[in-house]
Amino acid sequence: MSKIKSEIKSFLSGYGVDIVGFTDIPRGLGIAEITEEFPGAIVFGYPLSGAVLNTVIDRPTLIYKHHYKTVNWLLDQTAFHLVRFITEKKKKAIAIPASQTVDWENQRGHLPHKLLAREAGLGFIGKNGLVIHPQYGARVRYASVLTDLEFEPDTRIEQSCGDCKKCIEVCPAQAITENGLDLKRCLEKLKEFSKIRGIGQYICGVCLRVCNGRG
Ligand code: B12
Ligand code: SF4
Ligand code: SF4
Repeated sequence: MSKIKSEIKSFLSGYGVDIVGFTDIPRGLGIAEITEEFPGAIVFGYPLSGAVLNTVIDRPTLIYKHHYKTVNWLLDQTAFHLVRFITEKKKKAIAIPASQTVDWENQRGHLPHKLLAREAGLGFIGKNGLVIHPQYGARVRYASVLTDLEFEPDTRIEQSCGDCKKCIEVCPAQAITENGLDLKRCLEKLKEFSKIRGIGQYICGVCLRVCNGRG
């Protein structure tokens, strides 16, 4: 592994991060608002608490909502520190928010962490449309830092869900099928959940709870 990759991994491990990968930014990937060129991305994640996810039976719970916000905050803080670490080396870097929608019509963020995480070898895209990490399954949240640091990209994981159907069976919107994910159905359900007192966010978590990535 190159020196810069091991330096970044060791820096991130100081923030409790052990899920990290490196990738090039695929050509044609539009990045909202960001005008400078960044050829590479460092993608990292924190696993979600199993005990919290186990409270999410068929809808989001208040403790899951709090955990979701905490992990987003942690990701953004860690990304902030990583940007400082890189810019102190006289290189460019910018943190992509863990969870910020910038195009409401099309439900898009600045750039899709899922795509970058997959390209960075952190997991494959499962039937639930999420990145499935070999150890933690879908139960991981991600953030990305774009940079002009030079590094070798990591390689994709070639794996699939196989015969597993767990997320198909539990999705409260029947949005997941063997033929793909119907994000419109998912979004409608998340809008409904956001009206539950104290939730106020487009969250669910049911297809995360059941997915440990081992079928
Ligand atoms: C808006 C949003 C939503 C919208 C859906 C938007 C959508 N169309 O994807 C709604 C509100 C419905 C939603 C729901 C959920 N979300 Co959400 N969401 C986001 C957000 C903020 C932006 C996603 C986005 O820009 N999508 C736009 C499309 C283009 O990208 P995509 O589907 O993510 O990526 C695909 C394309 O890029 C395509 N592709 C492949 N090759 C190429 C090549 C090129 C050149 C291009 C252009 C594209 C392309 O494949 C990619 C992978 O499928 C991200 C954070 C982020 N910035 O990434 C979180 C994020 C995707 N959400 C996440 C989660 C966990 C959820 C929920 C479980 C809710 C919850 N937290 O309880 C559900 C799960 C729904 C599901 N089964 O997928 C996680 C996923 C983590 C993981 N393990 O995969 C993310 C990454 C947040 C995070 N920080 O971790 N979400
Ligand atoms: S987030 Fe909920 S509604 Fe959307 S696909 Fe997953 S289980 Fe279904
Ligand atoms: S629950 Fe099973 S089918 Fe669904 S994404 Fe995870 S591994 Fe794939």
